[in-house]
Amino acid sequence: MLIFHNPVHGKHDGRQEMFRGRLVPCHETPARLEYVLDALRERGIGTLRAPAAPDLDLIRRVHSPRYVDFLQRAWADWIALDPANAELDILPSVWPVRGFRHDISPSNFAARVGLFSFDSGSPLTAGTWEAAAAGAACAIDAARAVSSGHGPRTAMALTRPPGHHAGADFFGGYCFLNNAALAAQALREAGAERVAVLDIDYHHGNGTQSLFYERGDVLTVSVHGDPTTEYPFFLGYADEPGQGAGLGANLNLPLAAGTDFAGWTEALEQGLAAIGRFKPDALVIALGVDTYEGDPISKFKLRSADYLRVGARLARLGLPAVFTMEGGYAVAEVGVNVANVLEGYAG
Ligand code: OKS
Ligand code: ZN
Repeated sequence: MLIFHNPVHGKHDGRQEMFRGRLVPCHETPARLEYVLDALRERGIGTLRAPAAPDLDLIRRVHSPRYVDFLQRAWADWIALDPANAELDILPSVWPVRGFRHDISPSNFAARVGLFSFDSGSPLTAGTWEAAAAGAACAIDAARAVSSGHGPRTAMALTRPPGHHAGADFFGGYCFLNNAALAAQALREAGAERVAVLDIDYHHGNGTQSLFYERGDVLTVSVHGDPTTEYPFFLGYADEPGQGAGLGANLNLPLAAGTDFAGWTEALEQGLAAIGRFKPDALVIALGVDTYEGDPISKFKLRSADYLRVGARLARLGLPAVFTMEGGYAVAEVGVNVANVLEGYAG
């Protein structure tokens, strides 16, 4: 397995996120990825590669060009407001909800941050664009590597910040560019006629779902904590089948908080059956290990050894596959759990 790792992921290093009226330390830290890299090196799993420069044109075919421009320039605009802002991160404070206009682009910086985001838990920092763009490059390169016909059948984009909450023109849930969606689009453009995205992070991949909701060429399947009680709350319910050409090409499998591996596996099998019926040419796996029993912000009960079985089960699909790295915040165990999925996958 080829593993494209993001050498500049550490440039995205948020100071604080908003939680219950307080600013608290970010869960999504650089250490998460370092634990994964350490575990892979220690166990000799995969071949590590750095990505090439990001394909900005492909990024602009998945995300709206005005959102990409915003991300690229946000830090400079923030500093232009006040040089002292260099010591602070950007967090949104105002959003256009129901009844507000969505067809305008205010020039006010705070308004623009709100226009392009959906929560106050995802600080945009000095290095966010650079880190996210290099992560996007990992996803695109991984997709192209498994598309070449003579290369590896499996590759991973080992990166942070994660991506599955980011939509065409918004960030949130610690995500800025949607790596799984970029991989799916890159697979399509490299010749796969149908691509399935399987999201097994604890949280619903709302960004990925929304990006492909009206497309029939990309099936999106997500197994996740029931959004009635779990983030992102406003999408990810069972009655979201897709729309237009995409009708029937989205499947949400929400599970109650507290679900253990047996219950989770039943949902996974339903998702895999749907993927089998779709007959994809390639697969993207949005891999979060926040389904782990020790995760500090999630409520499923998977154990470290279970991830070996998850990997082995996914490998049985026999498809060219790209893994992207999503959530997982039990920092020290993130490495073991991701390495277990990949080891189980390799067989
Ligand atoms: C709000 C909690 C925000 C949860 C973000 C979830 C990030 C994640 N304080 N997505 O997969 O892991
Ligand atoms: Zn998650």
